[in-house]
Amino acid sequence: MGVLNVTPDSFSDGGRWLDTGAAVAHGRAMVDEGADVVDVGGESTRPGAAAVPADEELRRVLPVVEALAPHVRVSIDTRKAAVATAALAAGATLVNDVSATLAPVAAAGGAGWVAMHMKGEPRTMQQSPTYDDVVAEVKAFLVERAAASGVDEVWIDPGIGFGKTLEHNLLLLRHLADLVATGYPVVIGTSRKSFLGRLTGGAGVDDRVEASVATAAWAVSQGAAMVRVHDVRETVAAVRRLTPAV
Ligand code: HH2
Repeated sequence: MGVLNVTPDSFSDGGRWLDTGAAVAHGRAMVDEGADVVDVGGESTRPGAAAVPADEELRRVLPVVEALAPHVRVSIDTRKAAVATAALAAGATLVNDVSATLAPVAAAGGAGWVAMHMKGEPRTMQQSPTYDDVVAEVKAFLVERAAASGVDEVWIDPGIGFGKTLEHNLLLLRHLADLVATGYPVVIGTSRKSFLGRLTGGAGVDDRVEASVATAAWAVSQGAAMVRVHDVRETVAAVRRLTPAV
């Protein structure tokens, strides 16, 4: 899954693809590099990000979804029912839902649904998140949401970096097999996230490509069914031989 943020403020690619033409060209380039899905988002959910009104989010994403949908599976990365509904009408077939609340929209639209775990909300989620057992709690949350969803195609995602400390992220990655064992296909998004900078000393997002690829390869080797990445070419080259499905 290639990341396409049509936003001014995403932590990694903010401002680069705000222009519709540039966004569509980048989406098609990711398809050429091997992406099976392009994940279009119009609102940053980075820690501390401000919310975006629905009409602005729609203005950003709809033309991009429409232009890419004939060429590749498009997912819509949103927390808003109105945005997800409009994106499905414009050709998206997967709702990538960091709030894990949009199952009714996906079900009504006959689309797939990625249910992600987030503790709190982006503005405050990194203010001392705590768990008794992060792996068990995230797993229980996701299985409960997935089972109650009424959606035929459900993916689960532990939400790396969403209300999690460095240690929480590492525990979730180390015990990924527990999530895979639920039987739901697992999505993992580590790409360029700040915990990788803390691990490697890579200060800028562009210094985190190797660690992003390494963690994507780890996730696939542990049974993840999809990895959400900015660096498609590098990731595909690394994971291609790790699973027959890639
Ligand atoms: N991470 C981000 C956004 N959406 N969706 C899923 N399923 N899993 C993730 O880990 C995930 C996600 C954050 O990354 P990015 O889109 O690059 O940044 P921003 O939220 O600043 O736009």
